[in-house]
Amino acid sequence: MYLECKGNRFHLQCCSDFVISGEEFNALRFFSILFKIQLMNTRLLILLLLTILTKACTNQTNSPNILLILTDDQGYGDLGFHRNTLIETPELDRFFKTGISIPQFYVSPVCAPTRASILTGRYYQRGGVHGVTRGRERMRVEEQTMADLFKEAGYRTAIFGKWHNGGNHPYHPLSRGFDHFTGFASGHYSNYFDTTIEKDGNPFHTKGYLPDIFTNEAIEFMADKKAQNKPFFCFLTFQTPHTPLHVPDTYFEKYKAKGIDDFTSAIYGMCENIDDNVGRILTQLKELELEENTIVIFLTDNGPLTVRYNDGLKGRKGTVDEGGVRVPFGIRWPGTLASNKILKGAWTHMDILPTLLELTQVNVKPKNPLDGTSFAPSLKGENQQLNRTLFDNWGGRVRLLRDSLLLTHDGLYDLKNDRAQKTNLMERLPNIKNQLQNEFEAWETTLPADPEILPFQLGLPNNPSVVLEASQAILQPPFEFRKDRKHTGIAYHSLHGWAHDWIDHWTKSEAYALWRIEAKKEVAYEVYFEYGLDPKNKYPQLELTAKNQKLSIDQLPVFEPIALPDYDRVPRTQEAPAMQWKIHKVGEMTFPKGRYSLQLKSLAIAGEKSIELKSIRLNPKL
Ligand SMILES: [Ca+2]
Repeated sequence: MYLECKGNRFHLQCCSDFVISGEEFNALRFFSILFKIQLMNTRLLILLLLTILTKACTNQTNSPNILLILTDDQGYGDLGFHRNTLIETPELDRFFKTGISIPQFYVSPVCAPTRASILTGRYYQRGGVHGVTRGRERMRVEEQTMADLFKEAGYRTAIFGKWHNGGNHPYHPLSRGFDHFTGFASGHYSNYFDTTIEKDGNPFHTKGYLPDIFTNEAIEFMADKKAQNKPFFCFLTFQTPHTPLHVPDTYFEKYKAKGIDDFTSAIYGMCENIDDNVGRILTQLKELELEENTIVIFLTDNGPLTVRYNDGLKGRKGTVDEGGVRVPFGIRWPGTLASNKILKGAWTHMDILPTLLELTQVNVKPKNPLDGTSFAPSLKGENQQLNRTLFDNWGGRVRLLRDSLLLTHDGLYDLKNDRAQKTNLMERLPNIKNQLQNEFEAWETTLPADPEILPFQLGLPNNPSVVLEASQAILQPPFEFRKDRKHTGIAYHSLHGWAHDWIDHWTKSEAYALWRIEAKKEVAYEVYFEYGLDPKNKYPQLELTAKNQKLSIDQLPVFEPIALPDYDRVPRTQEAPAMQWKIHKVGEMTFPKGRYSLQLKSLAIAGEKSIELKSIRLNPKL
């Protein structure tokens, strides 16, 4: 009798060496022996099951939890720990001091790429992410996320806050390894107070300030998993201090009283609110007695939006200079990792996943090759020699970092002696520049040649509803974000057409909007418009076409969009305001299987312009 272990499965084998001769044959004895063997088998099986169960329980208890906190547009300098003498972030300062901080930690220049690289441990370009809106932020379904991996390892997974890697399934967080999602999937949100977000696929009406709500939800999740004795991966992604400049009075007035301008007062106020929420969640971890069994990481997703204190770093959000991509990073795991330590070397968002896989010792293997390197050995005090070049290419803004040498599209700098990038060494070190450029070109050949806009997917197995946001449309003629954008005959209401914007200024019947879709099978939906229509423009003739299918819409009720309460500390100049729209069923439509575009045309425009469109909603036809 022997035990065999194949992968995660145990096989119980029984081999009998009994040889019973004809002379010795005794039926009673034979059945007695058989009974004993069966009894032994049963006892062994029970013992084996108990061992497996005990091992499983031990694993659950011992696997460290993960709390990964990410903030949005909080720069390197928006922290007391980084010598900002005006901002007050005592909780984060304490967190950085009592844990391990990395002063040279890099992310990408903007939101969606950073999130994709954190989640996959890979260059975001490999996942098809190449922008922040119009579908360029969606991540290929072939990418495996950190949530996929920890879920496979038996963790309970949740994300609270902003997502920004695709709003519909299969790009939605609930399709990317997360058991729970409370937040918003888009890159921008119009209102941070008393608003409606999403909770596990359903509308969630909130009361209060969104970052407080995300923290409450995360705390509830962690307490729940503690009660269930399940390890968790909790991704808390604050959408602040990203605009709009919505912040409670107490946080704002405090910085105004210091003589700081309104914009920066709002930003600093939002950072202090984050600080309070981080303090709350860390206190909760302690009260739940999870402190020593939880790895906590804090970082931010890119540099500051505006020019403000940034600890002497050049550049801001959107640039590949140090100020655009170097961010605060701290990790804490009391009892296991050192306290009050600074880790040297250049580390990145892509390194977080391999580091966590090594620290937690989970028995899962990523299916895609990772670009990141685990810094777990360094965290544990070992010497790690890094021999790598880090690359980025954001809209033609190129960046390479090797050791302390930084090459960007406009300069070569030695960060060891010049972290502010003041001395351009390009002409003094032409060989190094050429060598780095060759490396860059070799790296680029490993990326997808022409990143495509990943289509909306219809007819998925669970047949979820699909929201075709106006901000995700491709406008024809193409949208130009400039002040006189109305000349094209169709445009977004606000300057950039970001994720909370809508189609407006639709004055020409030859101009139209399209959405790239892929229907996995023939599928029928009820079609709803989320829109506004001024009475003086009533009865435009609209037509939706999808391959050989058409839906005519010519009796839309008028509805003037209602402006929602304005909490802005500084009037918006580039972003769309929060509005209430009408949702109205315009008909039903069958989508043939295949890949094509859904087009919305305004064949006739009555009055000054056609409708203002916020979204087209497709609900499965029952
Ligand atoms: Ca951001």
